[in-house]
Amino acid sequence: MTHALIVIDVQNDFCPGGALAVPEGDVIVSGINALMNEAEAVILTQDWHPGGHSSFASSHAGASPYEVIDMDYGPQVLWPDHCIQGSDGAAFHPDLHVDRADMIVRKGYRPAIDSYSAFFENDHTTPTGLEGYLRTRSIERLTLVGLATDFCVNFSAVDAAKLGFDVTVRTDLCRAIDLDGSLAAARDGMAAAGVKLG
Ligand code: VGL
Ligand code: ZN
Repeated sequence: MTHALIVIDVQNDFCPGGALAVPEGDVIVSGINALMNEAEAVILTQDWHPGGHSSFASSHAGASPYEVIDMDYGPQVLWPDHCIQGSDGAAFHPDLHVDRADMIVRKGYRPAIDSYSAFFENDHTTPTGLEGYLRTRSIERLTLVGLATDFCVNFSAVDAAKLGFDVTVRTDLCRAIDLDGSLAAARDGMAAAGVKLG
């Protein structure tokens, strides 16, 4: 079974000093680089928002970061402005072995919808194209690592399992935002979807 490593959003804005810093987001980089040697394919995802994106609190009058609002596709957490296309914050962590990537999937580029998952936008129906890429390369087994455990890693892992891939999340090579119990909920949701938590 062909095995791919999918590295989720290891970008400056999710690391200490970034706009949406995940605690210890940078400590996983060397372990992720080492794991690239064990995979037959390496895929990176990159959160890639236009300025004024609808997931930014600054785009909604009177709203504050980390508030939840109702969008037409469901509830949406509002974030500080982050990962703006072409900015230093959107760049990969400088130590990540980006040259090893076979494929880089950008997501969150449509102004009116967020995209946590590497497979579908937050409406759970608009595809990113990653499923087709994996299937045409006969990749069936996925290991996921990166940021953040409870948002983009979680949504990607659950979607991958629902699509029938054999999915392991290496939680030692992930770090979480943990908003109001979101990490515990994500672990439960991933386990219920059949994701192996390594
Ligand atoms: C993410 C919040 C907003 C993530 C991306 O990579 O987990 N979280 N955008
Ligand atoms: Zn984002």
